[in-house]
Amino acid sequence: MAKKVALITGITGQDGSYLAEFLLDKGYEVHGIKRRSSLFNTKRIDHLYKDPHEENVNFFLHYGDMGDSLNLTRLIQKIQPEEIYNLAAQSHVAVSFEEPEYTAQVDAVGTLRILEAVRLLGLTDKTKIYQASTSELYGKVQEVPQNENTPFYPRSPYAAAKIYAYWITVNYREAYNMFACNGILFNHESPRRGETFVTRKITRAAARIILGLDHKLYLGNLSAKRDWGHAKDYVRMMWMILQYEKPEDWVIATGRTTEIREFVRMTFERFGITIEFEGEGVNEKGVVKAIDEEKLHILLKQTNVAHPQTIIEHAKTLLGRDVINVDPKYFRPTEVDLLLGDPTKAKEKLGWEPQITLEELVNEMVEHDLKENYQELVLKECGFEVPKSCEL
Ligand code: NDP
Ligand code: GDR
Repeated sequence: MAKKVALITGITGQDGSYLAEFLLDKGYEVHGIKRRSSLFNTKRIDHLYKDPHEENVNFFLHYGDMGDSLNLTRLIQKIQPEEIYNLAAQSHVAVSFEEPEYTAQVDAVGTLRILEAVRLLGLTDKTKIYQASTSELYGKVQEVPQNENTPFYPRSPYAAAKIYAYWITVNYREAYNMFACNGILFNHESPRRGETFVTRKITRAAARIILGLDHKLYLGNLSAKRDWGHAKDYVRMMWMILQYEKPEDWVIATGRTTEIREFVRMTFERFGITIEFEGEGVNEKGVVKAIDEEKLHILLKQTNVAHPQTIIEHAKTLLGRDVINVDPKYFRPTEVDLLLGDPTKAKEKLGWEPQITLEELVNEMVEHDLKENYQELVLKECGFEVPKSCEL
């Protein structure tokens, strides 16, 4: 039987990398669009690469950009995909306030470019399209929990761009009978999450503070609540949406919401460190109240840290110190306070349920970030200088 062919935009991102793995496992031929960058930008998918001169290569990358219609149209014509997963986006909500026009070009008009290319190329009967819609569409709280019928109220240039993408996908489905679907995905995270999103920022910083590589973590709004799932569960659902008998729109969520403060506490607790929050507003601080040395020791051994006792001695110096501070530069001009999804439709019609709990997600991220940052500590101990990232 001929292999199914899929095209993923945003293949170098968190979701793109998991989706590529998932589709390759299912026997697909996977094509991905990557941007030209002055540095390597394929870290999340390098393990999937095979020398194109070898036999049975199922994984192909093409240069492209969501701002370039000609490029997208040429690639779709060449690849003739049965499924397109449109994941490429300027996906950072806070950055969208800094780059609103670019965000609209990529996230809103970029989606139109894909839909229109499929239409112009006469592929409407052949190619199914998945559009990466988002719980950010709900924005200002209208109704809790949020489902497929909850009204939208976008609260950022990102969400405003994504609402256009949502409706143009619905419109092309209705106008041209295309198999085009929106997955309204609530936040999903993993060890591959970008370092400037709040969960990864927290797990990474916690590891670095405990290893003695950083002193503090600065955050913005600690009271926001998010419905966090694991990216692996969510990419499976993207595929299921395109296998359903007809094109529809779907809410994908866990049905559990958690405050940023609580995510901080859960993360540090995994290291055996109890954090309590004190003070209010910009003066709020997260203070280390207790250390469970045995718990930290077990984690460090599991992660193959060579001298756990040295790290534990350093961790003990954190007692009574405030390791979390608020920096108003991370506040957003308009915020989304509460997201809690109702995935009943996905459960009932597609049989989808998330398999990875928030606790398991935190564990996986903590272990990953501990390992990754421990490497930096080892390099430093060997006398190598490791410059700090200026990105966070
Ligand atoms: P990431 O930010 O990790 O990945 C975004 C991808 O888009 C990267 O591959 C990036 O390339 C690419 N990209 C950005 N701009 C362009 C452009 N101009 N042309 C081509 N490619 C571009 O996002 P996620 O994987 O987390 O999310 C995937 C999609 O799902 C996004 O559309 C996001 O908005 C949406 N979404 C995400 C949710 C989440 O919680 N993760 C929830 C709901 C929706 P590069 O690697 O070069 O930067
Ligand atoms: P979000 O994710 O905006 O929900 O968008 P993010 O992790 O950036 O923020 C979640 C919440 O945490 C608060 N917050 C901070 N956020 C960041 N990034 N950095 C901080 O220091 C910080 N402190 C507090 C934020 O204010 C917010 O309330 C993500 C993206 O993946 C989108 O692409 C996707 O559409 C939505 O999830 C669903």
